[in-house]
Amino acid sequence: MNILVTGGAGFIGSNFLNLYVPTYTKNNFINLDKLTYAANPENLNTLENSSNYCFEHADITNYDQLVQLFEIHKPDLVIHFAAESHVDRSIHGPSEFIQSNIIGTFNLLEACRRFWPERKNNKLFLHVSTDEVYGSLGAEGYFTENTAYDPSSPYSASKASSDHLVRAYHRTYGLPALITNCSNNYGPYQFPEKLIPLMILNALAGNPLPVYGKGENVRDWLYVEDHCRALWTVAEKGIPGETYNIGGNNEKRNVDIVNQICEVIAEETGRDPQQLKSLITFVQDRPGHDLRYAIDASKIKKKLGWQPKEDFAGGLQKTIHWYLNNRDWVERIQSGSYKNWIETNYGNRKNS
Ligand code: NAD
Ligand code: TDX
Repeated sequence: MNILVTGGAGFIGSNFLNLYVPTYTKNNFINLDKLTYAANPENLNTLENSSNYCFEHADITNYDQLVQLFEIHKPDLVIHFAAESHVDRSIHGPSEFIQSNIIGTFNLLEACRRFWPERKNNKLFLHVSTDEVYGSLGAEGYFTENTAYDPSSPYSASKASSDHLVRAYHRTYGLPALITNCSNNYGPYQFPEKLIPLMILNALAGNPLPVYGKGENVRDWLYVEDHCRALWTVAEKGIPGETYNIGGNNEKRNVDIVNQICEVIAEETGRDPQQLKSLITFVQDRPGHDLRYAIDASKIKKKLGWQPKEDFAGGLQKTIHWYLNNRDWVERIQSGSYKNWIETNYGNRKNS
């Protein structure tokens, strides 16, 4: 089987390819990535000599490029990770999100429609989406697959649009498509603009730990490899046309996560936990900040038999070890454009 993975040089895509290319040697994996700021080809160094892996530098907003690559690689399964993924960046500049997340997904769907006119049973389009499409929960309740869409940010609105397109292609053209909506991921290779790696690296450097608002917003955290295993399970056993919510049943307030990060770093490095915690700075809130996400993952558990393996304490420790042991990776990623982003997002944020 030929598996086209879009966005495979980003955080979740890299973890997915590192997990499955060496395991499923009879499948060919084609990684199509534009290599935006969030991508890092180094993440895939160990796959360079694998005969069942190749990289294609391409942009999903370019339909002609997709057609060429479909002609060459004849994919049977498309796993669509490629997207602009950071909410704060979507607030500062939504345009790229509309292009890559909506137009890019539309182009991929069109390519599938063109190349998969027949024998559709052997093909599959797996759209990797987010729980943010459902908007915000109050103190109670969970997102199910039937929760109405109510996105708050340009990012989540663009992902919601792409989900609608995928569903429409299934209903209208019979495209064998599946959608997954997952909660917040953490783990190795995550770009340090997202909460957990940002806080780890700032704490290690002795920099302020900027918590938005009062830090009371809740996210439902899942270790990235558990998400990858869920995606593989859905690709193997999911029913086209269906949606599966993925989550680890692990709700945490942001301020509690940051305190926990300080404690683990203190244990690992012999620093004083209170001194690390004193770096916590409450800053101006994110506009349109969703209060709480919590996933009801009972469908994927009951129907497909998936279960997360990692608990949060173990996953966080592995993640912190990874950032401590990969200082070169960290240094290379914290280049000029990263510094510009930190200035753009945090430079004018007043303390709250
Ligand atoms: P990421 O930002 O780390 O990586 C995105 C990748 O997509 C990068 O390699 C980038 O180069 C590539 N890309 C972006 N635009 C492209 C384009 N136009 N053409 C080709 N490639 C392009 O993102 P991530 O955190 O790995 O997320 C992957 C997917 O999973 C996204 O669709 C995201 O919405 C979804 N998701 C993420 C999370 C999370 O917590 N990170 C949770 C649920 C769902
Ligand atoms: O500096 C910060 N301070 C802070 O308090 C940052 C970067 C974040 N936060 C808060 C905002 C959120 O409540 O932490 C929480 C998590 O923030 P992010 O890491 O930016 O993630 P989130 O906005 O929840 O979105 C993530 O999960 C769903 C991913 O970025 C999305 O791609 C995914 O779809």
